[in-house]
Amino acid sequence: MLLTILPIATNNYVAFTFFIGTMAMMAASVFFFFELSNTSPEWRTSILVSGLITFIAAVHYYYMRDYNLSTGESPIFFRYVDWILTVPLMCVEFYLITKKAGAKINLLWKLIFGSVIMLVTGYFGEAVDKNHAAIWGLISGLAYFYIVYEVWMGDVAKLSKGSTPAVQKAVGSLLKFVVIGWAIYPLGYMIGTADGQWYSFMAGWASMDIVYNIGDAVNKIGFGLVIYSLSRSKD
Ligand SMILES: *C/C=C(C)/C=C/C=C(C)/C=C/C1=C(C)CCCC1(C)C
Repeated sequence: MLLTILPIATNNYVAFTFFIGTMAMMAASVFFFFELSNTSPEWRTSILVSGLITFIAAVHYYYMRDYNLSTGESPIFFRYVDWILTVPLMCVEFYLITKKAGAKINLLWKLIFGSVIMLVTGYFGEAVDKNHAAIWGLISGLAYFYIVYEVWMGDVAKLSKGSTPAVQKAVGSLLKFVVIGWAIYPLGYMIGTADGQWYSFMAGWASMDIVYNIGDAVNKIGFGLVIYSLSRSKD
């Protein structure tokens, strides 16, 4: 059965954002895949990876929507399965951009390593050892800062300096996504795990799932579209 017929109550904003998320991820995937054939060869892999990221997310959102609607709970497990697949693919996107400035493959492994530590420790804090969510979140945050460091001041930044204006522009938007776009997630994490932690004042600020869903839309679809527009720019 392709569509489960569980109605979404008009005030159920969490389920609504899962539904909209599913549709948006599906539509974005179709868009990226169809645009492949009129994309110049040097950008084709990037657009393909953008489509893979939104496609993987579409499948997970389809499940998460169903899970949330039938249990009323946060689909923590599916969320992290999605991230453990799509975040390394985002690292591939970052690498493909920096490769145009001469990056070596070990940069990709560094970014993937940082993101796996970030996600595994985040999962522990949310699902396995909730009492110590603050400590797991801190370790996860350090891994996140390591990635930010690489992009802002480390290898990615250094390579970008000596490259063409187009590549510098691409690296500049990549930095914005990692610093601003990715920072949405620790915010959602703190809201969701606030009970009994030093940041307990954040409990009830918003729904963790809505914050995560906004983060995914910005970072998966938004970043994909930025790559797309860069692939069409003439300079
Ligand atoms: C498409 C999905 C993306 C880009 C997911 C990104 C997720 C993060 C940047 C998560 C970061 C976290 C922290 C920095 C600390 C708290 C735990 C996490 C895993 C939510």
